Amino acid sequence: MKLDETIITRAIIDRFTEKLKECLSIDVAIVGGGPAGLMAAIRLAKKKKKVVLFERKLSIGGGMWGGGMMFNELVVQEEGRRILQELGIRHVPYKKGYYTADSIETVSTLCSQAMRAGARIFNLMSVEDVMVREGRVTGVVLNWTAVEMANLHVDPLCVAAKYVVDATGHATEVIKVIERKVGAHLFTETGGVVGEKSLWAEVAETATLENTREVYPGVFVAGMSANATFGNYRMGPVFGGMLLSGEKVADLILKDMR
Ligand code: 48F
Repeated sequence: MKLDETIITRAIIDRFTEKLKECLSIDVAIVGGGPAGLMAAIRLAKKKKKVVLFERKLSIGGGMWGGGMMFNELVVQEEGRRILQELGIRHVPYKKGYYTADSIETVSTLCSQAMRAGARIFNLMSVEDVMVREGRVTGVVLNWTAVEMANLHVDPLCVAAKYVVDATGHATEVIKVIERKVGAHLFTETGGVVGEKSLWAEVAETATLENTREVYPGVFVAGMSANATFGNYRMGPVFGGMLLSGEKVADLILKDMR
């Protein structure tokens, strides 16, 4: 078969544009494609919600690829094991209550399940701002990561969303924008981003779940962003809390929608 480069080019431009146009008004915008964001995307998509995940980097998976200090294995404690089983991620017991999984298998399975459940994922896009109307976030403001990196003066585009999940990890980027630009009083102890504490796996894992909640009308935090926003510890390469947090944030949003 002969191949025509202009057809190839046209196919990519047309399909991408169609895909993006379908995502301009959605139920949930998830910012950040780490374990928490991906897990939330899977759960919301399985419930037939129109969910789109935006990831700054080329690859989806956030801090999961590298396991701990680039040893590409990760640990999931007893509480998170159910999720590995449900998603079909192979794991092996290490000691009682500790399981290990290959980080590459874990990330690729989460990613594949999110897409197959119907979530859309856009990589190479950064959420740089939000839209707020009458005290509620109504959408996200996007730009290409390349524009951000090159510090180019290019205006962004917008996606309307009924709910926004900040799953940006340690950086809590969406919440920081709300704090800085909206001058809002967040639902935290101080009214602002409290900030992350140093590493304490046991406390941090429980706290992640407690801190997975709404922090400003229409905006929820999940994963490490939840602990950084509400002022709790980081946990290092144990990932049960991240997966459970993604599941919880999806359930909170589903409940709120009802
Ligand atoms: O950091 P990340 O993996 O967040 P998470 O889901 O999981 C945390 C763990 O990986 C680990 C840990 C726990 O065991 O402490 O760190 O909470 O993924 C966050 C993703 O968000 C992207 C970023 O590139 C990363 O892939 N991200 C951050 N800011 C933006 C963003 C933004 N403004 N727009 C789009 N993506």
